[in-house]
Amino acid sequence: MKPQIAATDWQPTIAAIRSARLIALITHRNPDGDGIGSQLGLYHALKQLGKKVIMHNRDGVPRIYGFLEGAAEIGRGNWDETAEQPDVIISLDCGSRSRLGMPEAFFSGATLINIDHHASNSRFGDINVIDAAYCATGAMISDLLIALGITMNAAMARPIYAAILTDTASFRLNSADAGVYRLAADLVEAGAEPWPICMEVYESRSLAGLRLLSECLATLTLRDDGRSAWIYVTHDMYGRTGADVEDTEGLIDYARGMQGVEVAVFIRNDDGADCWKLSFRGKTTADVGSLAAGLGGGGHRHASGCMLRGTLSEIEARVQKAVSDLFA
Ligand SMILES: [Mn+2]
Repeated sequence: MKPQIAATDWQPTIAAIRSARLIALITHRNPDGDGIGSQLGLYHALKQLGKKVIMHNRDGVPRIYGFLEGAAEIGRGNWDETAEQPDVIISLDCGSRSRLGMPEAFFSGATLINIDHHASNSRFGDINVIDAAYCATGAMISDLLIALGITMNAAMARPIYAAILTDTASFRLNSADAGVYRLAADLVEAGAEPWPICMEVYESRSLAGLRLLSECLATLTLRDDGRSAWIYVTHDMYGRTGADVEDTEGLIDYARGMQGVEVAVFIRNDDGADCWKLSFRGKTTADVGSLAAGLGGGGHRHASGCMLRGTLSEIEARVQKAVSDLFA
């Protein structure tokens, strides 16, 4: 296999891995396919090296990634402060330390390695490998495995394939260049089966999830002369449909998918009535990464998000102004 980016300097990361006693792999809150896939791909590689490795996500693993080998090993919820303390922590696909959702005690005394492809990454690690030229953090893990001299097996290839599949929106984004397709081919040769993985990730919506989709689409409004599309999910919709936050994955793509829409905005209730998670998607020229950064969040040029507190009408007014400024 050829690396995606041969110039990436993995040596500080490799030195820390080689001397580590206990390595902890973590990713961001509300983890996605790239976070989970990177975590599991690296987990199987480090186990093969004979390393002692744990995984912990504050929010666990979304159901659609539960089929991946090792997913059940990922710890969830609050960190047990009496547990053995890792001496090396590897943060994957996470742009800021606070988004990991882990307590200070978890980090104490450990070397923190920050591997990510978000341009907005705050470089919070002791070792930072940050490169927005990668389509996914999973592609960075593939390069790290090459640098470590590890041969990709199926247990590593499947989660890394899932990471790249989901972060390139099924190889549809511009980030899916020829090198990414070559990597996908290598992963398939190593044992990642495209259709079974696709079925688990994209073809396993629950009835409750589809009912939530129906309610969510009913909230669609067009603003900015049809250039922005807005959709919502509120707590009462979960109550009526039986769906949960995991069922909101991908809903925003329906809003972006409309002809003439440049920016899609998805607003959903988070924990607490006055807490809102906002997601943004851009279609062509609009830079929603800067939009989210201006609202205290972050992300990529075409996909980003932030958290805001307040009443829904306050949030809407603030975000509407920021979105309209994109078109000014
Ligand atoms: Mn990612």
